[in-house]
Amino acid sequence: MKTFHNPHHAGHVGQQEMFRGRMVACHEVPARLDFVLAELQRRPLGPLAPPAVDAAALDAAIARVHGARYLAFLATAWDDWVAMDPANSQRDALPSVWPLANRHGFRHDVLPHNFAARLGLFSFDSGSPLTAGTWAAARGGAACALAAAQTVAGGERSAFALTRPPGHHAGPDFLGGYCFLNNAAIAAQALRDAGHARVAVLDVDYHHGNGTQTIFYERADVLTVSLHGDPATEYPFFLGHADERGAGAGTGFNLNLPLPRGTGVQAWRAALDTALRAVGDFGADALVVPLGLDTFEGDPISGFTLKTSDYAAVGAALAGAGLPTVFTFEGGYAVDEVGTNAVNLLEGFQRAA
Ligand code: OKP
Ligand code: ZN
Repeated sequence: MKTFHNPHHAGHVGQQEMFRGRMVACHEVPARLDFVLAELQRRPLGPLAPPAVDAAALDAAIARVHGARYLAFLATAWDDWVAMDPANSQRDALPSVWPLANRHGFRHDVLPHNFAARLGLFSFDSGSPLTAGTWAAARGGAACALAAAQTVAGGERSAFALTRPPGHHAGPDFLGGYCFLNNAAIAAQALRDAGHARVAVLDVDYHHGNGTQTIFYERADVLTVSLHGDPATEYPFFLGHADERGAGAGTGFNLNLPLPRGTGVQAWRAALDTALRAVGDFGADALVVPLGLDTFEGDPISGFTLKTSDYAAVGAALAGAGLPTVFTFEGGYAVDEVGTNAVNLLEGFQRAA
């Protein structure tokens, strides 16, 4: 399979994230991608290249998924942050005030002039530092997702968008969970726009893909399925429960399979089989897999216990869906093992495909 890697990823480098009252080192670091790239060079699955997509086509593909007001915010966020105070050029932008939801009486329709307020309006946590290179990195990642979708729409069995920051927590008009642009959603929408009638998204990251769910929640043409740590105890906490089945025309087209912290490979694989049955019943003609490797037993922020030796069979099971498949790189914070685990899964897919 072709891999599109993001040459701008290392420009997005947070210093610290807020965690339980103190600032801690970021988990979502450039080395994550470098280790996957190095492993792909050791065990090639196909051509490795940066994405070559038309800039106007890229902007259009991003705008199919994200709102104009949010995108305008992101494009100038760093400059606006530094304009608040020149000393900010040495600091990450992190939000510290939020309007919560409309039901709390706060207004979302009026765009604040104050950048710190705008950052709160468009975010849902204080763990996602926005840095000087964030916009270029996020846009480069969307280009990887679009290129991967175009490759698969062009007839190839699979493609891999190897990028960071990740994307599956980013919604139509919000960032959070280390995510700014939803690469998996951009790929799924690009597949729809290229003529695939029914696209399924099967999210295997440890954390619920709340952004992707929200983007497609009222649509019947994109099925979203996610297996993840139960939000009763796990991030992102406020979405990802089993009773969220879609709304309006999209009723029945979202499936959440929350699993308790501590879940091992056997129960996780059973949930994957359930997810794959849903994809089959839906009659998908293309698949997007937000590929998080934070289900690994050694992951520092997650709670499942999959082993390095389990991932090849996961890839083979995904290949069993028999669908043209785009993978987008999401979580996985055990930096030394993330490359091996990712390539084990992708190689397992490729061998079985
Ligand atoms: C992003 B992806 C850790 C707190 C959790 C957010 C986790 C985002 C995970 N200090 N912070 O789904 O892997
Ligand atoms: Zn995750």
